[in-house]
Amino acid sequence: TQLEQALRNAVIADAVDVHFQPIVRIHDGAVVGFEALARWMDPDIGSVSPAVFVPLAEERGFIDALSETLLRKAAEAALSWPRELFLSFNLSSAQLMDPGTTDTILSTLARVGLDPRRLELEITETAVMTSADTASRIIADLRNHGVRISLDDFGTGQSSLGRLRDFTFDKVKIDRAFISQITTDRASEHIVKAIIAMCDGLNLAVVAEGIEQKADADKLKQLGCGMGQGYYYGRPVDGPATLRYLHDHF
Ligand code: G
Ligand code: G
Ligand code: MN
Ligand code: NA
Repeated sequence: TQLEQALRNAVIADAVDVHFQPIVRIHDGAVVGFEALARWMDPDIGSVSPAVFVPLAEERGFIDALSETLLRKAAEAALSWPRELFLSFNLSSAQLMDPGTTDTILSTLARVGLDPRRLELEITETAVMTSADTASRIIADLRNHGVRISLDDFGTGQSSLGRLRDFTFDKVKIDRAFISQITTDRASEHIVKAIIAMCDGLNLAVVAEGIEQKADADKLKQLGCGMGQGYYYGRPVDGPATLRYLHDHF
């Protein structure tokens, strides 16, 4: 298709870009890391969402090439940050089914010179479910090299609690579906409270996603949630704007 060809060309031409969204420590608002988010603006087609082009690259078998480019760019940017913040990077489900993923990631980090201990990989429950054996091997190998693993979109997939028992993760990201209603819906508040307590017990770090208002942040602070992310703290912005953001925030 035309979209597929345009995307293939963009990968070759290094034209797919990466933006960064701050992740903060909720109690004082300090920036602790950034999530890398892929962005693609084709001169003819216009801007295409990663929710469209990531699945396309997976289906057409070039997600590894796309992802390697994105990780290289994100890691290079992370090296330019004035502080040793973590870089959080999304991994697609196809990558967790491919045993070559571990080497691709580690060699990209080595080439750029980013310490694997600064990298976190965001994976979803669906991804670890589809190919459990391969996925757990990849996760274990990467963790042995110091890479941390976050369970993304927590609460929206299937058998969430079973995943937490059977796999080794370092962090849970609570899906924004719960956060967006935390000040208006008692059920959402109770669910978030329970997830935080569970993560405390399992020794897992917690990030609340989709914090859009001060009232959400205040509520999460009161609930003892460790980290937060969302438009209230900052939208995803390009590399230069990320440096300016860091200049203006502690
Ligand atoms: O940034 P935005 O809300 O448009 O992202 C839409 C979706 O695309 C999200 O689910 C996000 O996790 C995913 N996504 C963004 N960047 C990447 C990436 O670099 N790799 C993968 N696999 N998914 C990404
Ligand atoms: O699936 P994942 O959690 O990786 O998706 C991240 C997506 O969420 C990004 O595309 C980002 O643009 C979007 N996002 C980040 N913060 C907010 C927010 O506060 N509100 C909403 N609606 N979307 C957000
Ligand atoms: Mn994510
Ligand atoms: Na998420």
